[in-house]
Amino acid sequence: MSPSVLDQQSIPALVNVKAIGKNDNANVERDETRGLSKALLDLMPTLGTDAFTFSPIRESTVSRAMTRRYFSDLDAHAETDIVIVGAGSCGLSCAYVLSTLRPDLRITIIEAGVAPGGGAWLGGQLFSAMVMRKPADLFVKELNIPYEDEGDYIVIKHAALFTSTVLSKVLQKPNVKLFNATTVEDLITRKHHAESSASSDDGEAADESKVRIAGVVTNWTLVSMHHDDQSCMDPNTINAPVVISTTGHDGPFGAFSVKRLVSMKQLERLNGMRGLDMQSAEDAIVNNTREIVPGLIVGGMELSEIDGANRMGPTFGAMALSGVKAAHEAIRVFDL
Ligand code: 48N
Repeated sequence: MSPSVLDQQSIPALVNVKAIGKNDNANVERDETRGLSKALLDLMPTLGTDAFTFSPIRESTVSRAMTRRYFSDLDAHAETDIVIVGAGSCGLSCAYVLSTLRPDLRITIIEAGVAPGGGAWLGGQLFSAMVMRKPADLFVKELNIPYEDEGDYIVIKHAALFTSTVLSKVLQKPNVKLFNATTVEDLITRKHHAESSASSDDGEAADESKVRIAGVVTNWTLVSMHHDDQSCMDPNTINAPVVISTTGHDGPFGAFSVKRLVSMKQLERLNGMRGLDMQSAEDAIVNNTREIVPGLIVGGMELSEIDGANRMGPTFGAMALSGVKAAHEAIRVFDL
């Protein structure tokens, strides 16, 4: 499956976006003894004096700087290669691996919250430290995040250190765009004529009820939350041959895609997440991360709602490695 053919011409523009996003840290002259740049050290004593003022600006300039980029991104991502729904620990880990392995692909992340990161800002019961069982330390090493090695597991001193680091690295990727405060309200579908059923010997017609996923339907989250008390606020769309859903286990926004597959009669029912069993839960989530219906891969805790896997509680190695697996699956599906 080649990148969005309809939109080939704009992929090079995306790949060159680095030329647009200046990053001239290399030319900053540092004061090695004090650890800050000389320019910042020279600025500090002037703050609060008449010598200090910002460069001039007009309000409309700020407005245009934001809106021009936002709507140009929305236009470019109307046709994308891979959508990731949910920027929690699984979705972000997947985005990091996918955007690194396939810089040629346009990757669009849709996150309902204003703040990406899902449930990974704290380790458990509002505690700070995050535990990951090995071999998830391999992903933490990849991100160059410091941790304490406790033998069979590692501890990152604050969950926010993991989440902010993977988020920062993903957002710096030229082929990734995050639309946060944006909710996937539905899935785009096409009739799916599997090779076997389309050419079945008994000449049976392809199973008209089967679909493949061909993108997502979106709205700003604050709009999605008010469909009951406002007149029809129609959504927007993003076409994509592959969608990866990592919307977490059941909850106000959780398990979105798998619930929608049931209501679209693509899945008979959800088996529901089982009680906590740390030892078995994480293997199951990683091993079962997969394409559920053609074009839709599910990973992270959303998967537990389909398979009835146990929950693992406050350990996050499966989220990271399920994201790695989902990236691997997405490349397999995309290159079919
Ligand atoms: O962090 P979550 O909820 O999901 P995962 O699978 O990335 O990580 C799960 C993990 O935090 C745990 O639950 C831990 C390991 N505990 C397990 C246990 O036993 O309790 O992130 C999902 C993200 C959130 O940021 C949501 O806002 C977002 O998905 N989201 C959506 N974004 C866009 N459109 C939607 N329809 C949508 N639904 C959820």
